[in-house]
Amino acid sequence: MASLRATFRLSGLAKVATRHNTLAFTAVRAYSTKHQGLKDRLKELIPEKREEVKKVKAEFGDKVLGETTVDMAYGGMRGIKGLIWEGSVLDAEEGIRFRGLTIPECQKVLPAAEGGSEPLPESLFWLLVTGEVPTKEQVRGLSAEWAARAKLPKFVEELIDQCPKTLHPMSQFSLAVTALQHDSKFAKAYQTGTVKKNDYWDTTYEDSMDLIAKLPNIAGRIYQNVFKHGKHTTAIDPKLDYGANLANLLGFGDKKEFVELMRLYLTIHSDHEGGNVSAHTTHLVGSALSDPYLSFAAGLNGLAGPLHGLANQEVLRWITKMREELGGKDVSDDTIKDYVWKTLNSGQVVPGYGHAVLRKTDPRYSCQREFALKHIPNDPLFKLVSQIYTVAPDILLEHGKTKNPWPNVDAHSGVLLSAYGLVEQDFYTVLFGVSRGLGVLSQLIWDRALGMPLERPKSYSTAAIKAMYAKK
Ligand code: CMX
Repeated sequence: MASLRATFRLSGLAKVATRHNTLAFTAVRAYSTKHQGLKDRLKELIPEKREEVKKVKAEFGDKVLGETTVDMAYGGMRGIKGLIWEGSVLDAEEGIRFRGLTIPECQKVLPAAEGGSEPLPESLFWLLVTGEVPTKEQVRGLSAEWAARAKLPKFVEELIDQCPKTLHPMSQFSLAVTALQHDSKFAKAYQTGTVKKNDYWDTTYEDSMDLIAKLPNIAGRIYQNVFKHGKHTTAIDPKLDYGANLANLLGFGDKKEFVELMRLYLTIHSDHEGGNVSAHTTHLVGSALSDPYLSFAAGLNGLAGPLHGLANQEVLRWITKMREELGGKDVSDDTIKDYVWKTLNSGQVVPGYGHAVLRKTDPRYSCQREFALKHIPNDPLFKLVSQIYTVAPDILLEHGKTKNPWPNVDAHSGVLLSAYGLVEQDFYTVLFGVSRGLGVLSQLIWDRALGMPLERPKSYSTAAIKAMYAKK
């Protein structure tokens, strides 16, 4: 039966490959040996990939990817093509593909938990690292491995416990990840001066696995300390998967739907190609051979910005404020319109709407909407988020500034969390951060395996631009 299912999945993937023969597509490969562990598989893939990259550079090295204009340099480098990112590619119209697979395709082919239907984040991580769909056994192996690596050093627990409750959870998160650097295998190996560049990936892999494994414990501890009077009664259960353990540590493990939500949430927030702030920052800092802890902590600091990951807390704040301002009156399309205009006229952004790359509704929004339609169709907040979806884009279009009037991932995540009782908005970006670790750390392993150099783009001053182009 297992092999039949594997054959079915493979033929499904083959179809995906022929349907989407685009630039955005990276072929998903056949299953690796059924019981092979992730590191062993990676060991086999690295020489192949190095050879592939060598050939690509030899054949296309002098091709032009795109032009850079002065406007682009002043405009946040939007659209400048200058990064390599293996795990995912973002298409403005279609949205994200993880190693060539859309989110619905991932939902179809990636292994789910026994009795569940959402992909397990472990399987997504395997896909991001190898480009292959893992077997259930391989996913179970990864769950067990992460559980075994999950314990936090005592001093990190104490460090988190010492944080004032008023310190934002994202700052606590970043602090804890930085402190874990104490045990970095990469940093220690580098210090010995005996490790060859070709082997840097090995300790980067070990650090990344340790770090990912510990993220639920960090997130759970922060949540319990800040919002639940420091109850630490739950521990990682080696028999459970990553999402279920995270749900347990937050205190929601008894809610089956919440556990499924965690699995989906952790899968879809993981990776969004290389140019977004958290991904690019992790990659940039990593290029200085800072270890995975320092690199990811830097990425988390970027994720904590309101134009990036923090938007998920801002969305719920914005909606809550709208309800408060209405003072219990019914929310109609007109009241939403007035509120959106009020936000725009006061010079603020409408959180959860717009995107630097996307020009359509974010598929990460759509799949969360599907989840809500399946599990919480009558939730009043979900209904309100849906109503805003029907009203806000037209106003943003009329306002005429944003290039994309459609909702992004952050417009929907808070409503799902709050429906199950996770109502503490300041915590939401931490969950985004746990998931983002899967994407950016899988890439960091490849950065090291491919010997990616120090990143150092050229900058100019305004005086230099004038000197270059002003008519003499
Ligand atoms: N509300 C109001 N104005 C918006 C807007 C929004 N939701 N989205 C964009 N704009 C404005 C921009 O601020 C910009 O105005 P200025 O010219 O005055 O600076 C103008 O429209 C053009 O912006 P753009 O090219 O369409 O978008 P950017 O690539 O500059 O910015 C983003 C993208 C996401 C920062 C922006 O859409 C935004 O601020 N959205 C709200 C915050 C948000 O939801 N962020 C989360 C994004 C997803 C994620 O990373 O997690």
